[in-house]
Amino acid sequence: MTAEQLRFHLKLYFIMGSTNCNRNPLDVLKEAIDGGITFFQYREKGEGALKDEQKLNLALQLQKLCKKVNIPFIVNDDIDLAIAINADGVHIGQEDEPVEMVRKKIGNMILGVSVHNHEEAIMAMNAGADYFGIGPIFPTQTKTDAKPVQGVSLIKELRDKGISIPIVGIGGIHAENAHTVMEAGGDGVSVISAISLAPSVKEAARSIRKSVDTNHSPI
Ligand code: 3NM
Repeated sequence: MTAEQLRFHLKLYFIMGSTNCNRNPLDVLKEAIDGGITFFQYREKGEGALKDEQKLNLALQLQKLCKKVNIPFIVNDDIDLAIAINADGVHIGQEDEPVEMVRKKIGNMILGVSVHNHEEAIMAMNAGADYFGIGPIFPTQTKTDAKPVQGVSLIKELRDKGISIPIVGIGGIHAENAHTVMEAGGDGVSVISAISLAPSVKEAARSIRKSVDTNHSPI
């Protein structure tokens, strides 16, 4: 996938694991797909998260749904799982294995990295990241160990410095505030709870997609 294709796919990046849903995760993902998500990350984390075989089984079922509609399927942190099921990519944070080592392990798979400042961004880019996740843009209840809220300042800073790598904003994003990420130069938004816990998953996804489609990045 080229950077430009990836940029398109990152528009509405839905992230979810079983702990983010109070319904069957497969139904949630199906409805989110119907609502227009463009990218998906399986993130099985937190209290009560599935392990081992159960984690693998849910991953395979979610991956199948994504494959049917050509939505890239990314695995959070668990590089061995991503390789075992031949996922489209992995997403890692700063606490995980170094970017360079992960790149070596996964070959050409998509590699997303969470970055929180200019220095981390440059290091990740040089080590082979394909896109950045930047956050938390707004306050979030979903990630208990999230860093301080930073708004869109880092997205703006990186764009001002001429860095054109695909970027998604994350943290507390919903239909009413998604436009700020796009206006700052982001390519898309990553969303968990505003979709996974919405009364209508499909409508929530649809309204966020509409917002990112109508608020284009200035670059
Ligand atoms: N990473 P919600 S914030 C997984 O700042 C994650 O890097 C973040 O969930 C970061 O859309 C976050 O429900 C949680 O706020 C996003």
